[in-house]
Amino acid sequence: MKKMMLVGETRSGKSSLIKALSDGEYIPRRAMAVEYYGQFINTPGEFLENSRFYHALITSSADCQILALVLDATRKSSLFPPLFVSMFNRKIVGVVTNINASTADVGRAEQFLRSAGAKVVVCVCAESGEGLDSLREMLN
Ligand SMILES: Nc1nc2c(ncn2[C@@H]2O[C@H](COP(=O)(O)OP(=O)(O)OP(=O)(O)O)[C@@H](O)[C@H]2O)c(=O)[nH]1
Ligand SMILES: [Mg+2]
Repeated sequence: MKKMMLVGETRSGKSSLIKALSDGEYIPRRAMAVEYYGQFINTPGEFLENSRFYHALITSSADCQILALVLDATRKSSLFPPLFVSMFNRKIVGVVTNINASTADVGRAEQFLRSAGAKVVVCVCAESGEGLDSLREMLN
């Protein structure tokens, strides 16, 4: 069983993803601090949005094997800087969430994650469960 830390903007779908992957048992809260739940480490969106918190992300990533960069497919911009992943010496997976929304542009989101340095990108919908199996495989 591997541990996964999730990093992404506010409302990018980190908590929904943990809830879906933990069979609905996780109760999402607006966490203002790093939160540990089973195999998951949830981080506040603010930690990505304000680079003065990057050190907290780097420190917390020591506790995980997989770092997930979470991006909502409907977002027209991304706060992941180019080669963001170079700060972390962890296995990286890019996760595009909310792929079933009417304004989703999965290709655009994937491009943002690739420019951040993610070599593997998976596309998921936390509501329908689409795409979650590939993440489950990584966690096992
Ligand atoms: N339809 C759909 N809605 C989603 C999906 N993922 C997240 N949402 C919705 O997007 C909103 C934000 O999701 P959260 O999981 O709370 O986002 P978060 O990244 O944990 O946000 P913070 O904790 O504020 O940083 C919620 O209203 C979710 O229901 C998805 O895959 N599909
Ligand atoms: Mg959350």
